[in-house]
Amino acid sequence: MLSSEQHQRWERDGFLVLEDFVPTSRCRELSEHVNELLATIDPTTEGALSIFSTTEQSHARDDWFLESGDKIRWFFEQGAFEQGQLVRELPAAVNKLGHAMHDLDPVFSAFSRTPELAELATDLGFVDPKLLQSMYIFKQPTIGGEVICHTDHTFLWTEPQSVVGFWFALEDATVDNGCLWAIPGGHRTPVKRRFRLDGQGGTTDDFFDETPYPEADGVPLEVPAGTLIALHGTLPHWSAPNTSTQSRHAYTLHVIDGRAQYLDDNWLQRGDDHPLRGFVG
Ligand SMILES: O=C(O)CCC(=O)C(=O)O
Repeated sequence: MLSSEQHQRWERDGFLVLEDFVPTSRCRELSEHVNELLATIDPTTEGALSIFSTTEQSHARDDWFLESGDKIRWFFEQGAFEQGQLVRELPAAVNKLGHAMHDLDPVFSAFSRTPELAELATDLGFVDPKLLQSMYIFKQPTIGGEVICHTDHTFLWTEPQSVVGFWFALEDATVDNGCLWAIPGGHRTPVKRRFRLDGQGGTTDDFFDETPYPEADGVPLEVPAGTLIALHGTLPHWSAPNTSTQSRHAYTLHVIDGRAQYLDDNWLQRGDDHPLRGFVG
């Protein structure tokens, strides 16, 4: 699927932008399906008022988050609350859905398991690809929170490193509505942090290097709806807050190689009744 020039760019930059990977009609179908899912959700469910914030990391203490690896759960924007009260309806308040939509929801499973994506994964070097994590990210108008600079290996650690992120723009992503940013070539920098379970019901960070990534070297990845951005697991990337009145919906799927060891103190764990599956079967 990939040309030798695209392979070279992947090796050099640690990311690849593939415009028109998905027809925009499929993007719209996925968004419509999410609206149907949201209509079935009761946000007052016990334990469910979990805010996803990469600056505060409050979610990292919530069982609602820590037990979501084999479920479909919703997480809120910080800006959807005033004095501790949820002040927006769910469709305008939700930060993301996660983290096993690709296995539990037939529409997301079909979107995630296309022959084109399987071929791309093989082209990027996967021998035994396993679909680990999925998220539907809303990046709500005016309150869509920042996702701070990170690498995906930090959160989804395998030995050896194997995770790749497949990030689908379901709407146009611009600097104004919080597109992704990445540091070209930054995947060659050793990963500075590992986020993991602390063995006491919470999470902790191991810092191998406390110096920040050089975000000034980052480039904005402004892309139209239907674009797929593949992100190497050690590539520093982030997204700024959405200060515009346009949402920026995206679907992201993280794939690891079944030949690598997935560590049992990674935050995302799945029950024995939810074994990891590949692109087929
Ligand atoms: O969509 C975003 O704003 C961030 C997504 C991201 O960092 C990821 O999928 O790893």
